[in-house]
Amino acid sequence: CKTNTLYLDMQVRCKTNTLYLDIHLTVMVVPGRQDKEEKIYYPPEDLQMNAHVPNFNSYLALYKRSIEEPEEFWRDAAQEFYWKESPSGQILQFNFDVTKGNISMKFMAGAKTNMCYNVLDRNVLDRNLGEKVAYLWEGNLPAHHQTITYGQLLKQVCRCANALKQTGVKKGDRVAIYLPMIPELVVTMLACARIGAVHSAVVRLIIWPCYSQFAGFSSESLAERIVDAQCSVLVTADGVYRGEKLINLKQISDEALEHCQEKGSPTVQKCVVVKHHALRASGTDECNKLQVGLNIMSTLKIYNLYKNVVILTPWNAERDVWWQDIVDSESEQCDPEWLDAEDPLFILYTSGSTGKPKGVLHTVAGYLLYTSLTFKYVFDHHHDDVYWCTADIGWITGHSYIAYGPLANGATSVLFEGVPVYPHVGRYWEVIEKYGVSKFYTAPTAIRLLMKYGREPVEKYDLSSLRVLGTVGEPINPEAWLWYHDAVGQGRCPVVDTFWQTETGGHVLTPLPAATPLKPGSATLPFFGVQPCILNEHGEELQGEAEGYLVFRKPWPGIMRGIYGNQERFESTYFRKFPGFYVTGDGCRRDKDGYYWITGRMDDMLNVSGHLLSTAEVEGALSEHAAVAEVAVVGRPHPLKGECLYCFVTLKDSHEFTHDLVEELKGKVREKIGPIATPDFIQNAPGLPKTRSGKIMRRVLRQIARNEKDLGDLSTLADSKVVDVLFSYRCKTA
Ligand code: 6R9
Repeated sequence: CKTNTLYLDMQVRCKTNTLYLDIHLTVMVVPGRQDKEEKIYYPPEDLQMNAHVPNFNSYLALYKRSIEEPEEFWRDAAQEFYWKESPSGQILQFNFDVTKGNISMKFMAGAKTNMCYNVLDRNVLDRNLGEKVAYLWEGNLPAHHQTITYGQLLKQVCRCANALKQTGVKKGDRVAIYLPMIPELVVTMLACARIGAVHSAVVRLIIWPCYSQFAGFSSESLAERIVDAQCSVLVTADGVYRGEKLINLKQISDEALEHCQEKGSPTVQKCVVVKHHALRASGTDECNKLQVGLNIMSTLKIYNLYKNVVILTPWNAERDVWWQDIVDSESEQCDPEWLDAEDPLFILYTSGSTGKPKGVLHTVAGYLLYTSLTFKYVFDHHHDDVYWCTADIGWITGHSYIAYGPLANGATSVLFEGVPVYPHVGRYWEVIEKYGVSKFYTAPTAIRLLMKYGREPVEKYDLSSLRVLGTVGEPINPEAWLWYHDAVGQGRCPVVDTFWQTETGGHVLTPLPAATPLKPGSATLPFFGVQPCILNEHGEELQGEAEGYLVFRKPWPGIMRGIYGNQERFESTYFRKFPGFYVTGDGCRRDKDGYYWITGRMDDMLNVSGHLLSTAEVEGALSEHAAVAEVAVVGRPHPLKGECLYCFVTLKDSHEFTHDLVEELKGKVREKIGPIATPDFIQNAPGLPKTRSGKIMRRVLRQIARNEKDLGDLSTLADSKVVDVLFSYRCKTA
């Protein structure tokens, strides 16, 4: 028809003897150009000319093949990589149905390979990319920068791998990483991958410069993760500047290791400390000389000096070693450990609705294949690109799309240590101009922050190198999407809104920039091999236009393989609610064109500036305060963060609700979880709305937090007077 193209795909199965006929009909409607309701943005023609997936038909054809012939599709994709023993036999084996046995998924099990070899040696040896820049490191200050080629990275990784082996790390051991955005972070991850150790990176940077601490996680959170994964080594740094704030990372690490002792789990034998702040970041010769002098003066304490500020780094001579002392002297050769495709690669923690973080486990080959392929197609990567993902590596976005995906493609990436508004609010745009960035990937929360400063700081810089823009982490509101598209992308760069999770390993719903017509606010359509479904509360699959639970029917190579050490929690969190499906925890709407729109979490998780937080975890932290009798935390919309925390606190008798108490409670959350979880609102709640069976009615609390007066059906409420009281105590400002 005129406005819409209709693609029909019929599959007919006929059994002549039984007179039994099966017809499957797939209908895909491409949004038409004359759609009145919403503006659709079509791929720019110049991008299409040279693209890997140059139009919508090619996307459909590839998608169709990935679903109908997954074995062949993934076997072909695997050809690009180096296999010590090639994938043979069945590529995909899985069970998604709890009623039929243990949940499991395996890709290419039995094949042998090594992640590090594939992302480094293969590029240097087979693809002749030794001289190509892998990372353009840009420090907190514009004057601090460094380039690292693939050849240099390989040598440094081998040195680090040898040093880790010297400290006793073996295949399968877990290594905790608490490092800022510096080359050593990637080096440590790859070194672990090279020797078959499992890395667990813990740092998650906060984009907001207003937070006075460096990491999204506190020393207690770091300890909790070290204990859960039973890490034997911790790799950290002396300190780092984020904006104007100096953060003593070593001190946070020391506190964490003390907590590990207190928890009766002193597994960390060695703490490797990168001398970053003292050597690279602060770096004047004079300062370094003084540094050396001070080191000699005291063997127990190390001093760092920056801008005449001396920070004291406590030192445990038996446990602590400087990175430079153990890595620099090692050999540049280190044979990779050949691993099974399904051996673990890393653990990454994400919030869980019970409050305890979950160690999401990813394995070698499937993750390599999936991050590599999504990176290539979603950013339409070409060899002359300069790519920049502003996320931090301690987030899955950094693992997949700063480390593994780009490296597997031999890409040149910017690695940025700083914050978006330091030393000035145009820093991102300045960096794009400085390096000629062509593909740029950031979070809606950063876009909303920068939007506040208007177009002027953007227009000061030459952004003509940009070709594709991406977002990740939370739903992007159309206003922010349009600003990104128009002010940053100057109207000529497609915005790929990529929906995915720590658990999915890579993008699962996403546009392809030269192929998919875009609708602002929609993550559009599934990536290859991904089969989304929408279910209602009863687990019934909804067809056509629908809204409900977003689930996936089959695994793709990058999906998590488990929660570290907890199969039961893995199955109950993701597979028990709707047997036969992987449950994302997100709500979703499918529109008339088959486009997917994420509507937000359906569980007790909140998304603050793209960070998932569990209400139970925040409630746990607040309840530890002596004055607190009961507490309930809900989300409230926030213009910049997307969502923020609104806490209802019932005090024990004899305690008074004061400003100081509110500050103490906020401090408690910061200390237990980290600054990212700091509540914006803490309200006095003499009572909480409960059902007769004693369940807190969170829906009502959410409405009170939002000042929505029409509360709907309150018949299950045990005491309706509570609601009026809560309204009268509502916090109006943060
Ligand atoms: C990569 C990442 C996952 C949760 C996810 C969803 C939200 C991520 C989104 C998005 C709407 C997008 N989310 N991308 N919501 N549109 N493009 O963010 O991983 O930290 O595990 O968070 O983030 O709620 O379930 P993770």
